[in-house]
Amino acid sequence: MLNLAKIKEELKTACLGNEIHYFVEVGSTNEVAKALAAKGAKEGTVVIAETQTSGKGRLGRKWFSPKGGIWLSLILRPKIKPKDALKLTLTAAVAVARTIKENLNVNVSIKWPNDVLVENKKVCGILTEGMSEGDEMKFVVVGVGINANFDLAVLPRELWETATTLREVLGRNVDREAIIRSFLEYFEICYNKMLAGNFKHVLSEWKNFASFLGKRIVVSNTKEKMEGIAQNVDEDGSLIVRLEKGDLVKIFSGDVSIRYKN
Ligand code: BT5
Repeated sequence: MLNLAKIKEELKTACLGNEIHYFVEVGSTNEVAKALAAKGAKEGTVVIAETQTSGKGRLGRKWFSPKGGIWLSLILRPKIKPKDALKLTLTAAVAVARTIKENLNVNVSIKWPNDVLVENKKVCGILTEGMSEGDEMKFVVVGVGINANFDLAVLPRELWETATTLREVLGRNVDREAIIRSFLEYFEICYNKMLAGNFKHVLSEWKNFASFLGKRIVVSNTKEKMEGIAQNVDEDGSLIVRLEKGDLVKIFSGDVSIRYKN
């Protein structure tokens, strides 16, 4: 069980985590956070659960959330346009990557848009959702799932090749409270940079973790599937792919798989 007092006592944030809603079990922390946000919960409110019975990925996919993981959602009220919500996904990825690297001294990479990988396997996924009013976001919920203290064997067999957990990598349990604290602190720093119009600083840190840039990839989304070179990530967070004939395309959502063999 998480020790909330241990998270709060040493938390060095101005806003993030001032209010924490803790649950032993929920359907999805994102759903709880959206309901709280709709009722007026303050910016920086955090929802954390020990397990989720209906953890969600993108496009209605399932996110397995056994005991021992870190399943949390942030409620944010940034004055941004819906298309800028992607920046928050990238911001969260930077904060998770930095947390894992600096707290655990583990090599970590990011795959666009929302995966944090260790040893090329997914250790964290991010799901950003929100509600807009006109052309402004009323609130944004950033959901973060980190596979921390459980064995890979707890996940379904089809994920054993593509997923990992921090316990699996390190051979020991990690201090979940310390990880949550660092994540909230790093996120707040990056988030404030983004709000101040300095997303490019966050992006440049993101790119330092983005091992897939320059590689041959396949990107698929609900509309299309294309193969090319991952050229860059633009100021707005979109992925720029160079196709076979040299054309550049900008992608705002999709799944990337890396072709390790050309
Ligand atoms: C994601 O979606 O990676 C977003 C995951 C967000 C989870 C957090 S937990 C707190 C908050 N509350 C929620 O309900 N959600 C958020 P996507 O890129 O679509 O990846 C989903 C795919 O990852 C699935 O289809 C599986 O293949 C795989 N997967 C499922 N559970 C996993 C796990 N625990 N570890 C690694 N891979 C997993």
